[in-house]
Amino acid sequence: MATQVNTKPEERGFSKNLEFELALEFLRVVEDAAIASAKTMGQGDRKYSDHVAVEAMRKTMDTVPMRGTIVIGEGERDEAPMLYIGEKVGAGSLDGVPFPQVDIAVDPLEGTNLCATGAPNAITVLAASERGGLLHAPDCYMEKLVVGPSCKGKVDIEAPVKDNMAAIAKALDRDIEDLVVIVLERPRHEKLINDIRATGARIRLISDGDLSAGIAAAVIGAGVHAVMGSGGAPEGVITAAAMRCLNGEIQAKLVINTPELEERVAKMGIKDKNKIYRTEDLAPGKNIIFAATGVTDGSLMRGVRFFGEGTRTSSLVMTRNTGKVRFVDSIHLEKKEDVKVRFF
Ligand code: VTB
Repeated sequence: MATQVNTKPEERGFSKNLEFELALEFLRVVEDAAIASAKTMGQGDRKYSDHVAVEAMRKTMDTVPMRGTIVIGEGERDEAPMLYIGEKVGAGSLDGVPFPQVDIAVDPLEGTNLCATGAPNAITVLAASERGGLLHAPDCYMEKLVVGPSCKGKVDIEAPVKDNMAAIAKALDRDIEDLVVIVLERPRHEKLINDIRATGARIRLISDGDLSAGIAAAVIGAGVHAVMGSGGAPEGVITAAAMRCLNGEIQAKLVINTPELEERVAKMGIKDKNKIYRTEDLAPGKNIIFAATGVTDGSLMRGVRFFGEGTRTSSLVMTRNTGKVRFVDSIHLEKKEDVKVRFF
């Protein structure tokens, strides 16, 4: 008699809890990408640093028990050989039974310049969710306002900077002068920087990496109270995924300022180019996994350290529904007979 094989993933136990099943799998993905790119630290070749991160991420991705689709990646299929939008990744199935479907947003190396110059805060990062859980954002600029839980619902990206600063100060029960806002140091932010300065607030200008800045703004104790200004829209979606896990808030607006961009977003089905996106618009998923590994030393995670006997990485893995924020310190041992493990 033929044995009955359950074909539904849930009957085989898959997909019961995406977050439990996949969070630590995605950890391997960001760790491997970080180790690969960290080897290029300071070489001055940002493209190469990015390339090795992409390759490593892509390779490890296929060992994850999932049927993944890249929704935010390195670009359209014709411009990116790996991790392009729409690419299918993951191990697919086991014994003919399909693994759960997930959508994935990747930024294999956030802060390519930071890695290429050995500057702090380069990370490898991704977010994953059930299908439809992450917005397919176009690769353009996005105005962003990121705050933590205390300020959630109390700021408005369309309001004058001084109003938002007053609201943040009130929510945090302190003076505006005590606040620190992170802004990407770019000519386009001249007015924004002047407006923040005029309120008396303090500013930390960064050369790159508004995604990890957003995480710092969402947690207590990092000494950062908001991130303002425009950066990449894809990273805005990944920031939103992090905000869902940290109970923070991102408000955002696409910067559509050329006819080509207008055409591109229209093609993507975006009807209102002035829409204000809230955290849940950017990352609506019920299950959300966020995973990042430090490439260079940063304020949230340490960079990759190579020590002959192995490699040490520090990562952040968060899940929304199951409410976990994990700092993972991993030692990846060399395959040597006499390998020694150092703890402290
Ligand atoms: C970068 C990068 C940011 O946006 O600046 C980019 O450092 C866009 O800005 O972290 P520029 O074109 O002015 O460099 C981010 O990638 C992400 O938002």
